[in-house]
Amino acid sequence: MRRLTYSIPKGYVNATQMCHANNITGHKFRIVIGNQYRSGIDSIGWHSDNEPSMGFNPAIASISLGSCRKFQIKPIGGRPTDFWLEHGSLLVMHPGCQSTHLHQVPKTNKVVSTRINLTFRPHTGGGK
Ligand SMILES: O=C(O)CCC(=O)C(=O)O
Ligand SMILES: [Mn+2]
Repeated sequence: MRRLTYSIPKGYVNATQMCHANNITGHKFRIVIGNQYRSGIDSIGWHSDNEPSMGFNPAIASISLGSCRKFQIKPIGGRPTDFWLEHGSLLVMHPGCQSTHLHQVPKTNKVVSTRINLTFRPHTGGGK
């Protein structure tokens, strides 16, 4: 998986407005991270998004483009629930989710082509 991180340029709030992430979620996002899954071999394992730079209990909005992939989320020590993130879907992980749950996009043997995932996140650090 290839990962790129961009800050959302000042005056370019359209990046978030375009996907309606701010409007729909009511949360304020400062950065966007792009993940490219080139095929079913590309994946991301169980983790939570708990980087201190996002502050306490961040909300995270995730947009999927391209191939549909399975997204799994589970309470820590619990059983996973599966979601299928289709082209154009918006997934919101609300504040608190990262403290109690883990998530992943597993590998798949199915023939799938490229998927792009954009996650909009808060950021407490400097910048404009
Ligand atoms: O690709 C996805 O849907 C999830 C990506 C993710 O969890 C991450 O970048 O932290
Ligand atoms: Mn994540």
